[in-house]
Amino acid sequence: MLSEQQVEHYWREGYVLVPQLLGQTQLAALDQRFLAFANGDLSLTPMMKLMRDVMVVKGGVEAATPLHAVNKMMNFEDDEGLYQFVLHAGLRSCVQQLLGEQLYSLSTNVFNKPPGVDGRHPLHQDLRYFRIRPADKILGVWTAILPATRNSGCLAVLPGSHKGPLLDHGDPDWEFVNAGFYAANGVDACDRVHVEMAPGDTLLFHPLLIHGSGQNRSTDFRRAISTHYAAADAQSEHRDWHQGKQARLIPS
Ligand SMILES: O=C(O)CCC(=O)C(=O)O
Repeated sequence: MLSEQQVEHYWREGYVLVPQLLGQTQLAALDQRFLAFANGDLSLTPMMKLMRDVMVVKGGVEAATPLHAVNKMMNFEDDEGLYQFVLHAGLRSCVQQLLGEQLYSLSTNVFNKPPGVDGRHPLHQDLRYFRIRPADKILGVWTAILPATRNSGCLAVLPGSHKGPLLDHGDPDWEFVNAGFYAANGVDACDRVHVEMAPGDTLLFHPLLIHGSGQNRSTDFRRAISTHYAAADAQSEHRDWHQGKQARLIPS
């Protein structure tokens, strides 16, 4: 459960860090499962996608191993093993305190940031990717599987930026930009705060919070597992989002 101070921090700053929310046994199981998919020992479910890093794809660097070429794995909703993360009871309780009792999950990712590639994730707002409103009824979760430090490319956030509007997004002016990594326009990165995290630490963040991550300059991977939740009573003008391919009701 979140303390009153943590709840207040979330609404004031747009994020809250929950130390050691996931235990080492569960993290190891999630990591092993991801590695089995990434290394081809398990077949992907029809919805899952393994994304290759753009720098490897364009020949800017040669990947030392197949895993060094993986940038992220998306859409693991239909894999019972990985989806245990989204169903984690402690995580659900924290999110329920912020969004209400009835929750859906909306999207899932494992972010694998290998050493040796650019791999930066430009500063952006996740609401850019969702048509559900209001923004206060969506929340992103990012749990470190491996250490996330400044050197390995931890998340950086602009505290309080969730109080501003949804900005226009475009392509960053970089040579190697991974597919779908858009940058919020006109952002001053000076005030960003680096959120270093140990394995199991979990960041809950508002979908308007401006955030991103730097290059992995360490010699190890930086890896995290992530999902978004929405309150069941959130709305979309476009369609009944509860019926979306990735939307899943979280049992309480
Ligand atoms: O894992 C990363 O480096 C970035 C993740 C991110 O920006 C997100 O979850 O929206």
